[in-house]
Amino acid sequence: MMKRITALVIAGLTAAALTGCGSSGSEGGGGGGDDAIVMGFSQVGAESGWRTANTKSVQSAAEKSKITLRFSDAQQKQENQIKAIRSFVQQKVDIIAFSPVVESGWDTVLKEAQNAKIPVILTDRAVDSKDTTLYKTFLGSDFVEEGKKAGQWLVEEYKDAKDTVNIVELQGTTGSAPANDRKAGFAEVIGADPKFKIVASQTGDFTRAKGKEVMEAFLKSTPDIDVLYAHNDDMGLGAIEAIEGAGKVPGKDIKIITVDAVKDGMQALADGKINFIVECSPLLGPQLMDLAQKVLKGENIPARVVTEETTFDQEQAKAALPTREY
Ligand code: GYE
Repeated sequence: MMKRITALVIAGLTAAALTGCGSSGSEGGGGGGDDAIVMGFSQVGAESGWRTANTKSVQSAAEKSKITLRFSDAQQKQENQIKAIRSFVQQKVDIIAFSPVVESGWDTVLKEAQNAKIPVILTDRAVDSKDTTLYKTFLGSDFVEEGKKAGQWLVEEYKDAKDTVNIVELQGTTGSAPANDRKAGFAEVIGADPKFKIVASQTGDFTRAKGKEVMEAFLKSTPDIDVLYAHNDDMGLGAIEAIEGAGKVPGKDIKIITVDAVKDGMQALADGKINFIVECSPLLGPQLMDLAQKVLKGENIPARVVTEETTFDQEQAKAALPTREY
């Protein structure tokens, strides 16, 4: 019963946050007790398996830490995130955490939170604000490093090849930190050898549907694709459908590298349809709650907290799958 009431309160607040008219100013309401920390959290959306796992991690960690979470889903739109943050400021939450859909355009709203003395933590994705006092810390992966790991696998895989290697790239959401950085890291590594050619590169918005659609277009417009580099598993999985639809064998006719290592991606890797996955952990919830508690106690925290992650080939995926958490 209590859970249902909590869910209703959260649903109401989410709607208020999305419409930008939530101004009750009431604290608590989430079952964490009167002096419980209230965190406003603006999530990017529900575009991928990674995102779903990340949302679960944040929600369950908040519950465990007795932090009242006011959760708002921005449906991949920056304007919704800005409205949600403004609404959190009006509600006088104790702390705001958010995963910025794109890197630029945050200074004004972050300044508003700062003026209201509400600390902000960036989770998962970075902003490009020059003024780094606008947020307390950035918790998340090193996306440039992820792109480099993808490139390093490719260089090794084709080390004896003499011919040109034609690569198509499915980019993440345009302007997002993971899309910018995964592209840059990969390009830097493969750029050392002119035989690697990115023959087409376009956004698939981190979704399966868009990944499939764009890959279909690539297959029509671009002959002789050797390799697909997709900035996440979901786009890679959509692309696999397109490749099979075109009568080609994913993992063989076209080698596939993706990022994330969510269960569906790992299954496709174990099945031989993907060749290599760079891990990006979505399990940021516990660290986020810990950082929030420290900030509110006035403790010093590092300006950057980088997630630890690994990579998987097909054999490693088979071994890891049975115990994979997400
Ligand atoms: O890789 C992708 C998701 O920001 C790291 O966003 C995250 C990315 C993740 O949609 O699947």
